[in-house]
Amino acid sequence: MKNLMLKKPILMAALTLMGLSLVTSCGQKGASASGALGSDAAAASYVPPGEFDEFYAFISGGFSGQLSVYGLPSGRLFKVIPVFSLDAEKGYGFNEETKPLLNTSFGFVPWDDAHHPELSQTDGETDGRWCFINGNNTPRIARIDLTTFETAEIIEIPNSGGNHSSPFTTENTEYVVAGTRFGVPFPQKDVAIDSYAKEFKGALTYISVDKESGNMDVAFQVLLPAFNYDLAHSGKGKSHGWTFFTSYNTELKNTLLEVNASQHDKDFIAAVNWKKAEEYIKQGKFKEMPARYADNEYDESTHMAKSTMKDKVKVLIPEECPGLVYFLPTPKSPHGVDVDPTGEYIVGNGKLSADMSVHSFDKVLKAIENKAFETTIEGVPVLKYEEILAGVVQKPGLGPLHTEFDGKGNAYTTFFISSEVVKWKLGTWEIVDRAPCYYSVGHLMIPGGDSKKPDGKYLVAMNKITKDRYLPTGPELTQSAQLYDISGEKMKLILDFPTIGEPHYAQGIAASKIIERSKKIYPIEENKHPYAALGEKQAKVVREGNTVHVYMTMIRSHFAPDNIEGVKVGDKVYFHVTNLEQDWDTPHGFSVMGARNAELLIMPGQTETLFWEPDRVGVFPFYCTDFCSALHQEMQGYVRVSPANSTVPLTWKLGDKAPVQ
Ligand code: RUQ
Ligand code: CUA
Repeated sequence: MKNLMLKKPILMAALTLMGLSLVTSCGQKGASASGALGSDAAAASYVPPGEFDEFYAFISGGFSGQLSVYGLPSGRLFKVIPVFSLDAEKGYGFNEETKPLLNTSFGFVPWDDAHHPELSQTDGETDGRWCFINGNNTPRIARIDLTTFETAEIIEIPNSGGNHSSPFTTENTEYVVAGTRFGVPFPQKDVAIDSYAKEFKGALTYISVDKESGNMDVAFQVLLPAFNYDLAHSGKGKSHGWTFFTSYNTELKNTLLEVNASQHDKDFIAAVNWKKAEEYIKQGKFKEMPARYADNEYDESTHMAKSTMKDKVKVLIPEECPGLVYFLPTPKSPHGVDVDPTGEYIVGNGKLSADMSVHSFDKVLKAIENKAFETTIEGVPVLKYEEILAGVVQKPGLGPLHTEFDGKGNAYTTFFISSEVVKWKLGTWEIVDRAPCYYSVGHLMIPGGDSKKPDGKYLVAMNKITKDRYLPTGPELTQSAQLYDISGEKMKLILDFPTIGEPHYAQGIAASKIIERSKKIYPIEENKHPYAALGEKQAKVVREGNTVHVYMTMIRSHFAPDNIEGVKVGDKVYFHVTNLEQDWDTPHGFSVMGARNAELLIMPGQTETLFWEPDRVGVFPFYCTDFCSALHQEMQGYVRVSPANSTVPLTWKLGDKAPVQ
């Protein structure tokens, strides 16, 4: 509900026009909604204590800005990976090392709205290397390294507003894409909002991904009319080399969109031939335009992120690049666009449409060859709807949003308004099953369900509203996911579990593809952090004017040094803390009294830095925040702060090895 800005009265009007009656999402409460699930359902999702789940699920945190990691089928939460938002638990965005990850052309932006996790693929199959996720509000894409489950890079997307149709990958992760949801002046300038249709544009951005390092870069942008590009998926198999972006607001309106952007019977799916784009780039047929955007990368050897500002982008203009983009008419205000595992069927989920149209990729190619064009818009041919249609799923439900596939010839579509998942057959378009959701389902996910090889065993529906499903928690209720067993003919609901923030999309992958590569420690000998102390002998405190660098180590169960004197009011103190442990699962934490900051949570072999500005004299304790051994409580120390004009010498010590100076 929060995501999809559909106002019910408008939808109701639209649907009445279509001769349909409205079943409200929360009026769905049927018999099975209230009762407990049968014990066979509980057994189906039960993973005994000490045993592993079969799949990882990466679920977007929506307005939490983060990415959470669950096990399937148990629904157990393993980790919340901080991506776009500060996370005090892990010190993310608070420590000096990760701050640069959140840098943008607008400065430090400590939050975003994260919608679509997308796993990297090789040959159209998930490969377990990276998970990408989009930042919607201040357009960005993040790359999470799945050996460490940490954010490794965040790149800003220039000339965009609302990076929603993102970051869907191509078959070999050649690119992840970013289509702008909001039209914006291109480049940004001071113009009347009413000049929307003329002055505003919609950019589709291709971000290249380095095969080895994963390093992202803006490869090129395609400049299109200022439709609202909503979602995307790339082709696979026969349609490899293409990406499909849905659009709404082909009316090019800039006010009261709930009415004004619902005028056309059909909007478009923009089909971009990115292989052709590569040719045009090679031939130099692009315009280089100024743009300001940040590319922030975390370096695992220095344990530190660096932000680089970039200032140019290559832009392709369809009028000058024939064959680059085609519009596929699609009823009506389509939200999701999904490509089946063979790459032949392109499913447009027209949220205001009574039926669901499926396009045929073969027919798209034929229509292009035969020039079966309805018209041309700003250099983009509009293909004839009848010529590209593969089939229509008749009256499947109300408000279709997203579709995934099981690899056995079936498609599963979510319906927001009628609050259900509907299973239908590719090719015959008949509906074979439907299952209610509690309530108002948005995305759905089948592990590998948008790849060439889905694991068609489970389906996760992600719901916007939970109402009466959980214990109440005041006005704000949890969002949730529901797990269905889809191994048989009929879908079976086997588990409800709450989610962190609003779940949008998710990705699932066999645990076996990730477990082996998962990192346990950072080898201390590879630590290239400029302020690391790689052993207690290297622990020291250095004054440079009024800046004080503390090179500190931690190991069960003490800090070195643990007594520091000679710090003065007004100093800028940096605690560079290195965890000397080399065992799995032995982090230590660090915090100091009065720090206007979060703790540090430091993994074995890692160095992190906490900034502290003491504002009063006294002796202040610091301690380890993570219960690390039987003597964890003893893992503590003091820093003495003297007046600004004090002559107390700078000293530090640990036990009898004092003073270490
Ligand atoms: S959206 S509930 Cu942000 Cu992907 Cu469709
Ligand atoms: Cu180290 Cu607790």
